[in-house]
Amino acid sequence: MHWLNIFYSTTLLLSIAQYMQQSSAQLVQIPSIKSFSRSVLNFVVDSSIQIVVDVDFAHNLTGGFPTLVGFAQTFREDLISVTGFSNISEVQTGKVSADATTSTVFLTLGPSSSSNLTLFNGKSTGEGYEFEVAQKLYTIRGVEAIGAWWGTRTFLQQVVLSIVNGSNPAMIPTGSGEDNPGWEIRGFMLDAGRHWFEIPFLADLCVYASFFKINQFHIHASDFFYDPSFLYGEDWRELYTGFRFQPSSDSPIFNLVPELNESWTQNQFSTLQTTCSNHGVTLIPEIDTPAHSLVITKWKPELMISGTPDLLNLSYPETIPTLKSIWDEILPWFTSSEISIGADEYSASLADDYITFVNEMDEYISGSSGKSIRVWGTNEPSTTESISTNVTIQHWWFPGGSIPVQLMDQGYSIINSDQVFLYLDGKFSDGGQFPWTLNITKMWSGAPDGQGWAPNIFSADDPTNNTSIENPLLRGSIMALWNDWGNNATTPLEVYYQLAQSLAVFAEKTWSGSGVRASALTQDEFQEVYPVLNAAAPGQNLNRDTGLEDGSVAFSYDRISQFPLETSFESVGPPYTLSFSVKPPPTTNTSSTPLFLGLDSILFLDSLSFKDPSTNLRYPLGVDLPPDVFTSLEIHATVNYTYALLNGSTSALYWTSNLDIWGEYMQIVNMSFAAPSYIIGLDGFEGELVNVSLRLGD
Ligand SMILES: *[C@@H]1O[C@H](CO)[C@@H](O)[C@H](O)[C@H]1NC(C)=O
Ligand SMILES: *[C@@H]1O[C@H](CO)[C@@H](O)[C@H](O)[C@H]1NC(C)=O
Ligand SMILES: *[C@@H]1O[C@H](CO)[C@@H](O)[C@H](O)[C@H]1NC(C)=O
Ligand SMILES: *[C@@H]1O[C@H](CO)[C@@H](O)[C@H](O)[C@H]1NC(C)=O
Ligand SMILES: *[C@@H]1O[C@H](CO)[C@@H](O)[C@H](O)[C@H]1NC(C)=O
Ligand SMILES: *[C@@H]1O[C@H](CO)[C@@H](O)[C@H](O)[C@H]1NC(C)=O
Ligand SMILES: *[C@@H]1O[C@H](CO)[C@@H](O)[C@H](O)[C@H]1NC(C)=O
Ligand SMILES: *[C@@H]1O[C@H](CO)[C@@H](O)[C@H](O)[C@H]1NC(C)=O
Ligand SMILES: *[C@@H]1O[C@H](CO)[C@@H](O)[C@H](O)[C@H]1NC(C)=O
Ligand SMILES: *[C@@H]1O[C@H](CO)[C@@H](O)[C@H](O)[C@H]1NC(C)=O
Ligand SMILES: *[C@@H]1O[C@H](CO)[C@@H](O)[C@H](O)[C@H]1NC(C)=O
Ligand SMILES: CC(=O)N[C@H]1CO[C@H](CO)[C@@H](O)[C@@H]1O
Repeated sequence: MHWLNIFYSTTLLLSIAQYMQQSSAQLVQIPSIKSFSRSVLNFVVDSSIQIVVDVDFAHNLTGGFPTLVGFAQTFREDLISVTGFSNISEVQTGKVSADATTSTVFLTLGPSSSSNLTLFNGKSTGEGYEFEVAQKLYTIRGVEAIGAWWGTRTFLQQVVLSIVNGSNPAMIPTGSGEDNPGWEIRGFMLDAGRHWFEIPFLADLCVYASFFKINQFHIHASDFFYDPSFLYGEDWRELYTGFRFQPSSDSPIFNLVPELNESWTQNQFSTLQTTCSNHGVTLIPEIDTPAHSLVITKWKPELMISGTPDLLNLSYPETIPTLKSIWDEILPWFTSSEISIGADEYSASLADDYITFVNEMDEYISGSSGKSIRVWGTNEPSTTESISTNVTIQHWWFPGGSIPVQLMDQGYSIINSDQVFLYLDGKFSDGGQFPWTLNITKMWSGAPDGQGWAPNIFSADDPTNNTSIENPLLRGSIMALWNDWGNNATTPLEVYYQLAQSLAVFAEKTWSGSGVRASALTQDEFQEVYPVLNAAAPGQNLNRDTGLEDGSVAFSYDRISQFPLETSFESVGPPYTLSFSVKPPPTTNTSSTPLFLGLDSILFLDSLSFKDPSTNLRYPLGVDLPPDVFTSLEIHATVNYTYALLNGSTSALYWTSNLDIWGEYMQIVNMSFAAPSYIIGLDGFEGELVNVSLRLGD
């Protein structure tokens, strides 16, 4: 891919410059830095900058992450991306002297004994770091390599903000600081069970999240599309199911995967896992049982509770051995020390079966792999049984679910995923229950006392359901994006649009908390710097940014005389306007020929359909252009929609999808497509195409 670097818009540049002048006392970035005391000089980031890794720690391995040198190499690539200096020299290992003559970033381990790099509950963490900025020497001293890695994110964000602030080359104020997260777990979950996603997209999400120091990516990798009229009727097998880990073809569980083309091989998954871990992000896989298990009963119907095909009969002798055999197959894929067995929304009347199952899986998985397990909080009242306190419980709902403060009193470790604050649903939320992106107002003032949210806040209105930041059993938080409406609700990029700002908000609150550190960002500060950091986040280009200014023209052709024509833009993200005038050939046998093709979308003449190549789904506009005459089109797109204007008409025709909401009603929603900008007239278009242009901006 040939993505250009970054683009900083002029308006943004001005507002940030004004902003920075007002608040030069502290380094503003996302998430906020714990403390920094500033002196008067600057560290200059020019193309002669050196990256040196302390030879004493260069190759130590901890926590399943790369070595310090490995992290440093990714850091170098990111620095090239944000500065545009393609000639930054290779990472060196060695030592540095205080009187270095070229600007040097020195990565080392072992912060001073005077620093206090502990979680809010006082537990130690490898993720903290100290940094010391002299005129020629920027030292990052991590507790572990992961701490130094987060220190490089801090450095990069300062470089980005300095460039936007008008500084060329970038400058970082000298001084010294220390930083560490308040909580151990700062993760996001994506429902990849009901919606299929390809590996490169997921890898980009990890890379993006990492820029904001998010450290876990929980992948919900099996589930089904809920519609009770199918589920409880004859046609239950027709409901869409996903099981994304593709076992080898000689495996006894091979037939469990419903569609091989919608699953990841171990090699593909490993590339994702490696990209994530190279960016300090741990992948937590989830296979959801014993509810949400339609994919398993489609494969082995005898395992179901009769009449409820999504629930497994845990007292059927083959059920638990089958689940163990599934984990046997895939546990060796994962480098994380924890996995999730899901375990939500099972029948409360089968509490003892449920609890026995969770404990048996816990023993089995820890015995066979040394990994511990997580379950979602659920309502399983039992007077005789209890879940082992070795199992971490991920709270997500009141009032039916288990109550986190009570669980912590009983000795359970908790992850906060409360839906009131932390849930999103792809594209549409039934009854407006969940926002499109995490609600910033709520995240900054939604706690019972009007303070902001933080992982210790489980309830918006009942302080007795919250706990203190010191609670040793509160491990942190995971926000979630569900895909209840399946593949046809969203393109992968639309999922990113919902996550982009949400992840940054969440990162601030899980790193710094609310009302704990004086340096924590105000909502205004967050909103000021977020667009800049989003635009410059290195290592991925989920915005499908071209590097061109808003309003400029990416390409323009009066007449295209030969097809196919390849442009230099593989895909262009919204907002954009794609205009052209097309004369379909006299014989309309063009249904399978893409008129425009890009990395993320394909436009066909047939019914003016957009196709999402990743899910293989088509979205027809329902308009067939007359053959042998010119029709002019303007296609406008933002992150929320794509519409066409035909022949200068002002009435917009929107590309839509129609969603099945719990089998209760159908909901029409808009679709946003990136511009199919890469190849025009793929298989040799036989009509005519004139006045073709792609302009940035809606
Ligand atoms: C890197 O390239 C730039 C632009 O071509 C040049 O001005 C600069 O001297 C080079 N820096 C180094 C360290 O080679
Ligand atoms: C790093 O590795 C070296 C060489 O194996 C070892 O001597 C040193 O104790 C390790 N340091 C840390 C902090 O793990
Ligand atoms: C270190 O930080 C923890 C958590 O923020 C706090 O409880 C403790 O008092 C601090 N200790 C020192 C010596 O500052
Ligand atoms: C931005 O510019 C102002 C004034 O030119 C300066 O005081 C401030 O330190 C700069 N901020 C950053 C992050 O470079
Ligand atoms: C579950 O399996 C057990 C053991 O085979 C059987 O006795 C029971 O009827 C099954 N329950 C349901 C509801 O299918
Ligand atoms: C928790 O796990 C440890 C180590 O695997 C084991 O020794 C212990 O019995 C378990 N505790 C419970 C309550 O299951
Ligand atoms: C708070 O916790 C209580 C039990 O302690 C529970 O009954 C109630 O539903 C919870 N309410 C909210 C809004 O969190
Ligand atoms: C965001 O939360 C605030 C208060 O917490 C609420 O008033 C507002 O309606 C919410 N906005 C959306 C879009 O849900
Ligand atoms: C996978 O194959 C099925 C059946 O052939 C097809 O319906 C589906 O669209 C394919 N999915 C993708 C992502 O290509
Ligand atoms: C997209 O829609 C969301 C939810 O309605 C809204 O908050 C956001 O501002 C919209 N974005 C644009 C660019 O129109
Ligand atoms: C989207 O998927 C749902 C569920 O499979 C289906 O009912 C609906 O018809 C689909 N919508 C379109 C526009 O294909
Ligand atoms: C037990 C506990 O610490 N509860 C806290 C819950 O959160 C609110 C903030 O909204 C605090 O005021 C409570 O002290």
